[in-house]
Amino acid sequence: MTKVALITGVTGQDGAYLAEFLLGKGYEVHGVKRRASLFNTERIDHLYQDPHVDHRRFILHYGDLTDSTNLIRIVQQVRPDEIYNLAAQSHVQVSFETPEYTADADGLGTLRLLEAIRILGLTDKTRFYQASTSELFGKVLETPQRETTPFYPRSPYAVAKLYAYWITVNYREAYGMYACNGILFNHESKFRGETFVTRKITRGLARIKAGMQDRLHLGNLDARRDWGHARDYIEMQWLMLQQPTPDDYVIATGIQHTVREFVETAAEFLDIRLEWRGEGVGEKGYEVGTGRCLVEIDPRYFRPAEVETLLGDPSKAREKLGWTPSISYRQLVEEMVREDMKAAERDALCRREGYAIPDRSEE
Ligand code: NDP
Ligand code: GDR
Repeated sequence: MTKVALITGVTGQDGAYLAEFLLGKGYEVHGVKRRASLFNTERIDHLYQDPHVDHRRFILHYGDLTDSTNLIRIVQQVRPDEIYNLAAQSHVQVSFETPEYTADADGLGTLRLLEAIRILGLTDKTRFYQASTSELFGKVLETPQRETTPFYPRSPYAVAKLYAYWITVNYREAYGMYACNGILFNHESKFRGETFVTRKITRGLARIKAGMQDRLHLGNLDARRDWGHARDYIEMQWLMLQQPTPDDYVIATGIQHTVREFVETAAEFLDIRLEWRGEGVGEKGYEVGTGRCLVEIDPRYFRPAEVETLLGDPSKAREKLGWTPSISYRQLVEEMVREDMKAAERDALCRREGYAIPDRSEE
């Protein structure tokens, strides 16, 4: 029997990788996408199947986590074996600007999906994956962070995800549902949104190298993160739903770098050597040899409450799921730089040929 999966957030970074992975495993994959005024399926266009042909295995539905009528209808229609709830307003800084919406989509949205499973009598059939996050640890109370480390969320995003975490545990305990939390640490790729710090750095430095941009503005260079590759992490999401019993797992590499180090590694792959001068908000990164200022600290990118350091302990996932990440930090940065350099060179060529390339260097 072909297994059927439903992915919310299928147009996002993880959704795109997971859809491709599950299709490769023979699944019929359904995805929920939001209505937008422009096409928003760039990350999954390579998987697209014409809705007019029979026997499609990749099917998209319009939907939104803030609308339970629509979620119930989709779950009823698809009757999935597995639901991966990846949809979220996932930007921590933006959650300070849209806290109520973030709580609605990221917190209550999870409840709406769990209730849809229950209302439709699918509690014994449908397995549920919740995209939980290392942001739950926020102001860390133990290092490295593991499944038993107490939570201390530091943003409206993290507080909303805390609700989603516990409602998932609650439905597992109350109704015997197969429901899991993957507590994933930061994971990146060429599909990463342009306003997350890693992509902002690889894209910004590549555009500087291609002459498309002068300078990169960043916030807290001292923040420390445990960065892995999204392709490794989505395999874990699937593995969690294939076990005899449901459980919650930390997924991380166990290695930490600062934002400053990420800038330096990306610069190294572009053959740029940086020298830092100053400290904190005044700090700037100059290119050795030319003396050009390439990186500048801008207070607008500092958060009202910062998560200074995150480092995960993935021992449980390694022991119980047999998982170890296969892509190293340096391979990750190299791949992101390479892809962004290709895009920057293409834009530079178009601009030289007289095409108007918008100057959307950063947000
Ligand atoms: P992205 O921001 O790339 O993707 C988020 C997805 O959710 C997009 O498809 C987006 O649609 C969709 N979405 C947003 N709001 C709604 C809504 N109200 N209704 C329906 N869909 C919505 O995130 P990632 O792929 O990086 O992350 C996937 C999940 O994992 C998220 O829940 C995130 O919070 C969580 N997470 C991510 C980590 C990471 O490092 N990447 C680490 C830990 C957890 P659209 O394309 O239209 O914007
Ligand atoms: P994060 O990722 O908040 O960890 O959430 P992000 O890349 O946005 O920030 C990481 C760290 O870098 C610092 N920083 C900057 N961040 C951004 N975005 N832009 C900047 O210019 C900048 N300068 C410094 C931040 O202050 C922060 O400390 C991501 C998201 O994917 C969440 O959805 C997910 O849950 C967590 O990772 C795990």
